[in-house]
Amino acid sequence: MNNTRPLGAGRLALVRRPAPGLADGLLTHLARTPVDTAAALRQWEEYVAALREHGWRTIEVEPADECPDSVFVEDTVVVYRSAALITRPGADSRLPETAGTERAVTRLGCLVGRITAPGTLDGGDVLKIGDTIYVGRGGRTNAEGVRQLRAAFEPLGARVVAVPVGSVLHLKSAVTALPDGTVIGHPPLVDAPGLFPRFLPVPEEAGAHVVLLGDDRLLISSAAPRSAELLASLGYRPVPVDIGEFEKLEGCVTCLSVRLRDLPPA
Ligand code: CIR
Repeated sequence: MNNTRPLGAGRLALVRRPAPGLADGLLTHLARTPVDTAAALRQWEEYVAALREHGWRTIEVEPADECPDSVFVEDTVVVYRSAALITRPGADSRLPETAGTERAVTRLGCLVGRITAPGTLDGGDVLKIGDTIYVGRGGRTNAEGVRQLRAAFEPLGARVVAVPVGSVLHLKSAVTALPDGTVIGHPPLVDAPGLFPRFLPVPEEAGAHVVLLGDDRLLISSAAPRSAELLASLGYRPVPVDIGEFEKLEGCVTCLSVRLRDLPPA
C-alpha cells in the first residue's frame, strides 16, 4: 500500500458517464421496466450540474462502455479521509469497472489499496459518519470484504461497524446520514435500525438517500417529495433531482458519484 500526497483541493466528486448498454443493468429487487437511455443521459447531466452548482468540482472517470452499470461509480471505490480503497464489486459483470476508477484516484494521489479475492465489496455498502464507517454485509459485500475494509481504514483512525443487509441491494439503498450524523431510512427496508445511535424514519424509499452538498443542502431524488418536506421542516434545504431512469435500475443519488471532501490543497 502506498499513500502519496493528494493533488486535489476542496470538494471533488468523481462521476462516470452512462454506458450505451445502461438499460441492461443488473436488477436484484425490482422487476425490469424499460430504461430510456437518452433521458438517462439528460438526468445524469442534470445531476452533475447540480453538484457543480453547489460548489463541487467534478472529474469524469473514463467511461466503461462495456459495463451497463458503470454509471454507478460509487460502487468502485471507498474514500476515507484522503485514502481511496478500490473495491472488488460483488457482481462479476461489474468487476471491469474498477480499472478506470483506479487510474482516476491514482492521478489524484489518493490510492491506498484494493479489495482482493475472495473479498467482495461494493461502495454502496459503505456509509461514513465522521470516523465511523458502517459497512453492509449483504448480497454484494462478503465477510472477507468487510475484513479487508477494516484492515485498510482502522489503522487510519476509522471504526468499522458491520451491518446486516437483506431487504435491499446495498446498505445505502436503505440508509444514509444527515450532516449531524442522524441516520435516515425508510423503516420497511432497514434490517437493523438499532445499530445506529440516532435514526430518523422517512416516508419514502427514495427519501432514504441524500448526498450532503454542504451546509444545510441535501441532494435528494425528486421521487421523495414527502421526505424532502420532512427534511425541510427540520431546517435543511433539499435540492431535488430527477434520477428516475437510474432508479429503475436500483440506483439512487448517492451511487452516481464518489464524493471526496478531505483532499488537502495541492
Ligand atoms: C447494480 O445492481 O449493481 C446496479 N444496477 C445498481 C447499483 C446501484 N449502486 C448503489 O446503490 N450504490
